[in-house]
Amino acid sequence: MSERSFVMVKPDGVAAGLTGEIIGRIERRGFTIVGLKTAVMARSAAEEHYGEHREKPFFGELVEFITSGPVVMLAVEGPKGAIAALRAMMGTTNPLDAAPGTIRGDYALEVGQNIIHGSDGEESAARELGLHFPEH
Ligand code: D4T
Repeated sequence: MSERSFVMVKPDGVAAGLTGEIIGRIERRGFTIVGLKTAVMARSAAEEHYGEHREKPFFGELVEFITSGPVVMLAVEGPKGAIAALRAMMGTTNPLDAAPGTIRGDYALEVGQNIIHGSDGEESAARELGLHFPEH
């Protein structure tokens, strides 16, 4: 049984030159990159991607930020449990709380600029992969 997640290096991670480091960590852990592309996310795609946060006070900033520069989008495959394992590698949403050794714990300090995204469950993974990799 395998599982796929949608992972994205956000504009701050790309601008900081962390794409290679992040992809390297994911590959060295043993996951397989089955899709990869870089793009500036369209506003409509960003609003759909973060649809669950539409009513939150930070929604506007979130959409501005995620469309502010190129991102690197990845479809990542691993055994069942891969989605949660990838989230664990990323660390908590607020990088100040993230454990050292996690991606956010090593490279970020601000919740609004936390360098990486990973699907938070099977349902969101399917939704996000369909949104950003419709060709798969
Ligand atoms: P993403 O979706 O970007 O991987 O983040 P998480 O899954 O870890 O966290 P989330 O959905 O709760 O938040 C989405 C996104 O919003 C930013 N954010 C979050 C923010 O700018 N201010 C806030 O107060 C919160 C809670 C960070 C991630």
